[in-house]
Parts: sequence; C-alpha cells; structure tokens
Amino acid sequence: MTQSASIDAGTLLARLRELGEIGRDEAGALTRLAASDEDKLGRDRLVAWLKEADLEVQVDRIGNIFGIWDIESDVAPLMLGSHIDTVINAGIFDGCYGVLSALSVIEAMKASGMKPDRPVIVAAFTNEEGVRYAPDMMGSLVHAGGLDVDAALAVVGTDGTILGEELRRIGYAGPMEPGSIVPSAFIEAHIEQGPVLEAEGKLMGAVANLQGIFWQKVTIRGAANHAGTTPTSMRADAGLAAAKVITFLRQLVEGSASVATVGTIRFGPNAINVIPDFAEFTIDLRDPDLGVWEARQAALTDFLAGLETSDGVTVETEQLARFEPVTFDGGIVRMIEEAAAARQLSCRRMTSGAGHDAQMMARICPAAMIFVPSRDGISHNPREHTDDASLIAGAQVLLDTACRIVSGR
Ligand code: HGY
Ligand code: MN
Ligand code: MN
Repeated sequence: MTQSASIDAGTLLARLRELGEIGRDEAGALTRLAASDEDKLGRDRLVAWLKEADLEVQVDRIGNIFGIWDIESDVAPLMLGSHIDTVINAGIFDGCYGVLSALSVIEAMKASGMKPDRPVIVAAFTNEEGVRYAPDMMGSLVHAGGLDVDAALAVVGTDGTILGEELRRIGYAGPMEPGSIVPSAFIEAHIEQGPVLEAEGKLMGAVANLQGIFWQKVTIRGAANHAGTTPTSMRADAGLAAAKVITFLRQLVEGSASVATVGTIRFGPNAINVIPDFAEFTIDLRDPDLGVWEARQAALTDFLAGLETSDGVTVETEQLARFEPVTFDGGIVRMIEEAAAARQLSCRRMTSGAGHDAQMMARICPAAMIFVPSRDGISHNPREHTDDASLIAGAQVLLDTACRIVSGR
C-alpha cells in the first residue's frame, strides 16, 4: 500500500545544521576544502546517513560518493545530488542542500512504499568548488568524461598537495571507475546564491540554463627595485600592472550581463619598500551568452598583451577552467515548474550564475536544477541563508519531480 511521499522536514533541517557544523575552525569559520581533513569528516558523516538509509554506498576513483537504492530494472538510474565540499569561510547550504534533499527524497519514496521503475541514486561529487584544486565541478566533470581521471588525480593544489594523494590519505580514493553510472536523468536542488528570487518574491527557480565560466591564472613579472630611489619612468611594476588588469576587467563588464572577479592575488617579494617584480592572480570571467563570453576573453588577451609594451613587464597565463554556457533539459524544467505550480509555489525560469555539477551531468543525460531563494542574495559567505520553509518546499518539488520520473508519468 503506498501513500503519497512526503519529505521528513525535521530530519533534513537537522542534517543540514549538523553537516554545517563539521569543519569549523576555532573562530567558527566553516571551511571544508576538497580532500581536506574537514572534507573527510563531512564525507564520513554523509556515508553514515546513506548507510542508515539502507543505500548501497559506492565511491569512485575521484572520490565521488554514490548512495544507491538498487531496483532491478533495465531503466538507467535517476540521479539526484550536488556536492558537500565548500569554499573558505562558507555558508552551510551551498551543495549540501542538494545532497541532503536528494537523500530525503529517497527516504520519502521508501517510506511511502512506492516502487520506482529504476534505481534512484544520491550523488556527492568531489571538489565542486575548485578552491584548492582547479577546475571547479571536477568530480562531475570527470564523471561526465570531460576530464581524464588520472589527469585530475595529478592536479597540484594551491597548497602544493596532489589531489590523488589527498584522496588516498582521507580514504576516499574509491575503486569504481568514474562514469560507470550513466543516469537516465539528473536533477540538482541548490540555493540560488543570487538576488533574483527574493527580489521578485518567487519561491522556486526552474533553472533553464547556466552561464559560461572562464578561469585563468595570470603571472606578471617586472623588475624589483627600490621604492624610494627609482623614478616612476624607470619602473617595471608588476603590482601596478596587476591593478590595471583588475580595473580593466570591471570596465569591460560594467553595465553588461558579464561578471568578472579577481579573487586571489599575491605579490613578490611582498615588501613594503620594494617595487613588486611578481604578481600572480586569478580571473573568473562569466557570461550567459557564448559569443559575448568569447569576446570578453579575446579582449582580456589583447589587454594583457598590451601591458607588456606599456608597462615593460612579461605576462604569462594559465587556463584553469573553460566551461561553455549550458542549456538544461526542457522536459525536466517543465516538470519542475508543474510540480511547483501543483503546490501553489510561485516559480520562475532562470539562468544560473554559479557553476554546478548539473552542468557537467548535462553532457551525459537530461539534467536540470531547482533553486530556492537566498536571503539578500548572499552566498560563499557565512551569512548565506535560506529559510526552512523554502528548503522544505524545494525538497518537496524535487521529490514530486523525481516521483513523476520514476513512475513514468
Ligand atoms: O564557481 C562556481 O560558480 C561554483 O561555486 N563552483
Ligand atoms: Mn554549489
Ligand atoms: Mn559554491
């Protein structure tokens, strides 16, 4: 006898808060960088929950974790999920909400007595944030065949560690070949991380597409010299050149749909009275339109080349990530909108400004996303917040959409 499936709100909220406490430092900042000790603790907690839910747990060679509700079927699995690694000084919802709501969906299906027509899987992908090891969305990119697993395992982190060694050290270098599971569909619930839903008073986002993401490391070399004796006209100031790039990027995107960020920078020799001869920084450049996004990259290349002449410096670049804009599956997007409407939840189609594992899974199966509102549009910040009612509503829409897919409706 089946009854209608319903999310166990208390358990979902409690798990979000419990996972949100794992990886806090003495000042209370939450950081669980990919393959770190803190990430291990979060993974261990998640695996325990997956086992308590009687799911078969599998880990692949890049550390992606899968909780599998195995159903005898010739239909490929439905996969739901996201990531549990975080940025530095993070909020508690980014990624974790998608993994834990996916688990809640499977538990609700089981509790209702329903029998899906295919296996249902919750996935937690490795290194979605890309803060320690570039590129971001790495685990799902490898799963989707966009990056060779051995090349990914050999990536050297910002701290000089090697991803494969770190995964082995924390016990998450699994045996499964990445990509072994090819889902029939993938759906990711996620906080919006932006201001749109809140500004428009909408409760749900049906994510139809996701913008292009370009990451680049820039190394500028000039000439160290005395800060007091060197005339301005004789300087090859790597620090000044870096500053020019930062202001150029803002002028490039101002008033457009593009966004540009220099999130990391370091100078050498980093002394108050020495003109820097070294500046290394990263660029994150995004736009939803492929043509505009490519034009921005070309303008940046030209500007960097011009600096070598104008500032007497040398400029080296290293591409860290380049993911074209993605369009999600229209059929699943419509199902999400219909599920929201059936619950009288206001919903709007939208573009994702952030990168997500769903954009990689869209390479191998129909994929789409559900957004819930972010208070003040804030994310990648401890003030990241979504109210309980929205978290539960989003998980219920995920459940309703998943139930519709696995019951062939
Ligand atoms: O970079 C991003 O958009 C994601 O948070 N990894
Ligand atoms: Mn995320
Ligand atoms: Mn993020």
